Amino acid sequence: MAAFEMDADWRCFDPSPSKPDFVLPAGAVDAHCHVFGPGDVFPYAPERKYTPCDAGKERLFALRDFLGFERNVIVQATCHGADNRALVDALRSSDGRARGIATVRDTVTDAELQDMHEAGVRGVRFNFVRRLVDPRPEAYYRSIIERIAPLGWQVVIYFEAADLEERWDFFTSLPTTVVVDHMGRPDVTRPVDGPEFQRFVRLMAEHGNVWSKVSCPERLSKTGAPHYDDVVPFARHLVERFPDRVLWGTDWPHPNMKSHMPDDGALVNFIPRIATTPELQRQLLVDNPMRLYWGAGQS
Ligand code: 0GY
Repeated sequence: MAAFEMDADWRCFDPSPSKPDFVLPAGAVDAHCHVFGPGDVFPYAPERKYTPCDAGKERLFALRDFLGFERNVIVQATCHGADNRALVDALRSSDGRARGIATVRDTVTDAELQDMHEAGVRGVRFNFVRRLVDPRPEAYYRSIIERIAPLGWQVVIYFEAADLEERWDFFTSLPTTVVVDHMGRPDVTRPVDGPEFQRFVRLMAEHGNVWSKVSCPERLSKTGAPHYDDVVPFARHLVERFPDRVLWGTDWPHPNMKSHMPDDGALVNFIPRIATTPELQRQLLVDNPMRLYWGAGQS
């Protein structure tokens, strides 16, 4: 009997994705993925908003090899709250081929931070998506930044498009490298050159410390799988305008997908449509994540 029962409407990851046609460049990094549990070893957090299917490190590393990635950046999922044990265990099992983004509370100790750093954690995630976490005052996030900045860590922020205007001053005042998940979740039925997405473009244009993941077409698309055509212009715009500040990840095991579960092979086939030259592909998949997560001083 499993210690945790996944939500009744939970969609589990595709157990047998297709082999992508697009051959990833040597050294490619999947810069956004998660591990879930297994819940009887690494319990899900009491404050979680969902209970997923288990999706442990072995499955993640098998997918990495199957798709042709060499490395992973594993992002702490909200179902594990600020208990980073599953993440740290995966990092320690990766032979240096995974880095991590943790979730910490302001009560985290320096020894805990140091231990996570040694395991390969290189940042914290602040999640502003209300269906995933309860909001906190800005001072709370700032107190965490004071703790992690000396380690050279980055801040990953996850928010919905409407939050950008409201939290602009906060986001633009962050002193670290800031990585935005999934292009700030644009409404892709609106124009790329319209005011909403251009606000996000301005965020990156005016703030050289801001990066974006151009991932998750499956979350953003209204036209749907497997091509996610409507997301292409948005991601391609960022890749071409900011080629040295974009990252890409599978988002495996795709938490909270309600419409469908993507084929991870089809997601990889999306990449050459948004990074249309070998040079752009190498920057997106190899140079940028390597600089950010395995660069100088980050051995
Ligand atoms: C994502 C997206 C989601 C969930 C989480 O940590 C999480 O629970 O990140 C989501 O539901 O949109 O980035 O994986």
